[in-house]
Amino acid sequence: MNQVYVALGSNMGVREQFLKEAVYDLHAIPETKVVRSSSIYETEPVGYTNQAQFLNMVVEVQTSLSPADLLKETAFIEQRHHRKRDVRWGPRTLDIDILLYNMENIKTNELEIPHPRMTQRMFVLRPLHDLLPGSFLIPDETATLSELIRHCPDKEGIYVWKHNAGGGAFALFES
Ligand code: PH2
Ligand code: MG
Ligand code: MG
Repeated sequence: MNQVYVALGSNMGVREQFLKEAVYDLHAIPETKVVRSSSIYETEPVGYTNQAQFLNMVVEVQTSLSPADLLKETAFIEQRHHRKRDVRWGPRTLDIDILLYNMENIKTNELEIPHPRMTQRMFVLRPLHDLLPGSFLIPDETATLSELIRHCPDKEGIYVWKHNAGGGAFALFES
């Protein structure tokens, strides 16, 4: 089994519902289960700022699929949620990004793991820290997760929307 961390984001329509469906859909992928989840955070848009606030979270996934096969499955899930790519970094119903796959470094035309921008994005680092210790080292990074968070430029504009740090992924949606 491979240990994978996946980031979810939504800033259009019924955002929390889209995240919930994504968690259930990830769990339904063959040979794949969603084990734990971060809290859900509401976050200011980063990159292209003239858009609505996001809900973001990170889930821990166990899978025997290869990174490429997992990416295909996550792309299907995005497409089923009518994901459009009009504006780079623009509004989306559902974004699913593979952050980490074990401690591997992977670079193909389709996929780069660790996710290349994750170390600068508080909306990724903060939920990831619900699941991994502050001392965690992202492959090829010299700064720990805590240090990355401390030095992250977009520290403001991230709030807990629904608390579940490190709890079961489904408990999050039961209340
Ligand atoms: N995703 C982006 C661009 N900007 N900002 C926030 N707050 N959350 C996101 O998930 C996000 C973003 C591109 O994927
Ligand atoms: Mg993204
Ligand atoms: Mg994406």
